[in-house]
Amino acid sequence: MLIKRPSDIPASEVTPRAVYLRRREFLRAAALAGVGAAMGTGSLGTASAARAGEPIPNVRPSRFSTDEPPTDVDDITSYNNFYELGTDKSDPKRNADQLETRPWQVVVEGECEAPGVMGIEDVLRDFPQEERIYRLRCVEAWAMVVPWVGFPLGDLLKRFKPTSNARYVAFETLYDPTMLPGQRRGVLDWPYREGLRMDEAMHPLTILATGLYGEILPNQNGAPLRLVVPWKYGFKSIKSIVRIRFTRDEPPATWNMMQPNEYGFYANVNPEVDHPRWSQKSHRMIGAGLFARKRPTLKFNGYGEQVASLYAGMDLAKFY
Ligand SMILES: Nc1nc2c(c(=O)[nH]1)N[C@H]1C(S)=C(S)[C@@H](COP(=O)(O)O)O[C@H]1N2
Ligand SMILES: [Mo]
Repeated sequence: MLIKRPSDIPASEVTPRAVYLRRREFLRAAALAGVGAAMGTGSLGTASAARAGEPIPNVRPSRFSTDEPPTDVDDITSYNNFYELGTDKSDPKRNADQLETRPWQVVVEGECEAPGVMGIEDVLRDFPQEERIYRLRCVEAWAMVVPWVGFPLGDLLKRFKPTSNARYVAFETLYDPTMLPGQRRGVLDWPYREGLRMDEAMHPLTILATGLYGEILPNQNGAPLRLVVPWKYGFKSIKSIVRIRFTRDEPPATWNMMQPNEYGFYANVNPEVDHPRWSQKSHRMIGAGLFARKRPTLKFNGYGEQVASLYAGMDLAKFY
């Protein structure tokens, strides 16, 4: 399915890089011609050298992408929330080089038959990488459109054989104050933690991102592996993941622990439920300029058709 953009968004409002547009034309043409598999795998060189900015080979377009124009790459990589790299929007880019993302391992454990460890190079090699263009809607009432590269989280989870006791999935960011200067201060209860219900984690729209704009993820955007859940507020999309745990009970989540009346466990984008300090009915697009008209926020960020059934019978004002 193609997720439509609201019809009032002029395509000229956000200007993606010319290079990127050419790449997309190429991806489209390759998909139509069915030549994706023949494109060769050599361009990453020795996989262990992959760093931010290097191209990810064989990225396939996804039918789940929105057709909204992507936000400029400079905005996506310079206006960030990543408290481990500082609390100002400009801090993560400035401090990005302090985070070393190779080697990198993710531990998968808890209620599963085959707990284990996966290196990032294996993740890039074993799971076919797709481009997923999704809106990222922050609870602070701004949004951007990001051409992520990634793959369904469920594909990775299945490999570790979760048992019937696995009702939730918990995630943790790296804890290492030598590489993450923000962790030298107690602004959050480190490590950053998030969680999903099992059905949310297995939903085909939920991805682990390894890149953006066709290239290895910049550190400030959560390299080398970050969660992206397009129908939830941005804070659910935890960055720089080192641990995934299947649990019986709802796991602790960083912002929910900090301010439970402001940030719920579910955090579904919902214009009908305001944050106690600001409205969630609309948002501004990053990069559109200060005087651009605000956009109406859509329930589930526009993905209601795909995900509303997960919450059938739940009072979303109570489970916000
Ligand atoms: N580990 C970690 N993950 C995080 C955050 C953070 O501070 N630390 N901020 C969250 C918030 S509030 C948002 S809006 C998104 C921002 O992602 P972006 O910087 O790639 O746009 O990351 C989320 N993931
Ligand atoms: Mo956010």
